[in-house]
Amino acid sequence: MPFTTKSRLLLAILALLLVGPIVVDDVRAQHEDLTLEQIEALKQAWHVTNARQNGLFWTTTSYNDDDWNTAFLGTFEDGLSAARSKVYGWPNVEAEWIWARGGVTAYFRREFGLPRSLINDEDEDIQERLVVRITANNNYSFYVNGVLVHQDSAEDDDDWMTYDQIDVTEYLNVGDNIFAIEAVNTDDPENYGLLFDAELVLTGSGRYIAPPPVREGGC
Ligand SMILES: [Ca+2]
Ligand SMILES: [Ca+2]
Ligand SMILES: [Ca+2]
Repeated sequence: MPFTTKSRLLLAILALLLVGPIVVDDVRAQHEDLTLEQIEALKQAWHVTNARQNGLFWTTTSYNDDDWNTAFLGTFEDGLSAARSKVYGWPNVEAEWIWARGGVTAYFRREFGLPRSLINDEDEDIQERLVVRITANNNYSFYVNGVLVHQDSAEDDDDWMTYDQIDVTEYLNVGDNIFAIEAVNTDDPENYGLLFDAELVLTGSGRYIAPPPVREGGC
């Protein structure tokens, strides 16, 4: 069925909301099922602050981040697209480097609803895994629901050019969840950003989660 002009316009607005570099709308727990669009929004809309956070309360769903901002774009001397293209094998051409308004350390929170359990019964042919990909210029700590899941503290100048891929399925709850990231720009005031992607991956029946490509020359 051909799209009407009105539906084309709606699709265009939806596409802008989903792929625009700064998305203000939140995906909360009211959805009946997890759609690709929700996953898309999930990886785009972050709340951020430069204000120093003590302890780990800020990494939990109980924390109120109403006075935080929506994420700003990161900064690279050569431009964000050029920086993204330097991340070896990065699969999502629409993901943008994000950051706080400035500062050496930025705190990110992304709340999202998971309306049902992911399917991971061994009797099922198809299983569901939620996989995230992260890199930061320069270091980061990644939390899911208050638990430290992964940390990059490598001071290699180029390690931001490869990404980490993390299966977070076992850390998720049905209902409200949160990804939280503390990112630090360690080396210079010109190049900083966080690049994030989330994907619902189907495994089983011969399908598996492909590891990130390995960049020759290390990191
Ligand atoms: Ca690093
Ligand atoms: Ca890396
Ligand atoms: Ca840097």
